[in-house]
Amino acid sequence: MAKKKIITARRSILCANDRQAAANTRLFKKLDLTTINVMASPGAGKTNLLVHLLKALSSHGSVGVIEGDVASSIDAEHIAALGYPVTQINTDGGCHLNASDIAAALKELNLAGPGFLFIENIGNLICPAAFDLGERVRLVLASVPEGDDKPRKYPGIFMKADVVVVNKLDTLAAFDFDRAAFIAGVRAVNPAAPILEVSCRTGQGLDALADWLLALR
Ligand SMILES: Nc1nc2c(ncn2[C@@H]2O[C@H](COP(=O)(O)OP(=O)(O)OP(=O)(O)O)[C@@H](O)[C@H]2O)c(=O)[nH]1
Ligand SMILES: [Mg+2]
Ligand SMILES: [Zn+2]
Repeated sequence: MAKKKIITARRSILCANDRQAAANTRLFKKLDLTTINVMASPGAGKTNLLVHLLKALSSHGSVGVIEGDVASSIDAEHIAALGYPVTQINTDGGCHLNASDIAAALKELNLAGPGFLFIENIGNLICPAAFDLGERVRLVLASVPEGDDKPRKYPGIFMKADVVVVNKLDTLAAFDFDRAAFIAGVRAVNPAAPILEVSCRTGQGLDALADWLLALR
């Protein structure tokens, strides 16, 4: 009985989130912002990737960032120092962003399109996948040092990805990362999402990712 109550409560939290996510989608459309929810484990290179993409896409329209972190404003300060609009959300221990966090941050950010809005989700391969933010693109970022087995161990997030990006290709020589095994792991749960390999260190593959995003507009 107690178990049933917990499940019901969780369902209604997700329903409320879905309603707010749908409202966010309408607002993103009205503002002409293509919104990308970047999800990855801590340290996979989300902020480094955003810096490259902001630079590549800023000549094609407006760009901005919503930074999610459990604590600190390190990433937001880094992005602001480069001159891009950014709003920080601190979840105070919370392990994912939800749609109402995004609605509040969007008001503060005051960004109008046409352009791109990036959301750096909390570093976590589990529950960010369960909370729709109203985004157009779910970008799941993995990296070579994390190992090629991540799609098999965290299938939920890879299943929902619209694009999978593998970062830190420059470190391949130092790790036992089997690229074919990684791709097979993604394909086991997600037959269609493009899988792009990049290095934020060398710049490899980043133009292809920027072109893929531009093609969505
Ligand atoms: N060698 C190498 N290091 C990288 C690459 N991309 C990022 N890094 C390093 O990885 C570390 C984490 O990068 P961040 O961009 O801060 O990662 P993040 O996912 O934003 O981390 P959190 O916000 O803390 O979850 C930093 O030391 C980066 O310099 C890459 O392509 N190659
Ligand atoms: Mg970061
Ligand atoms: Zn969570």
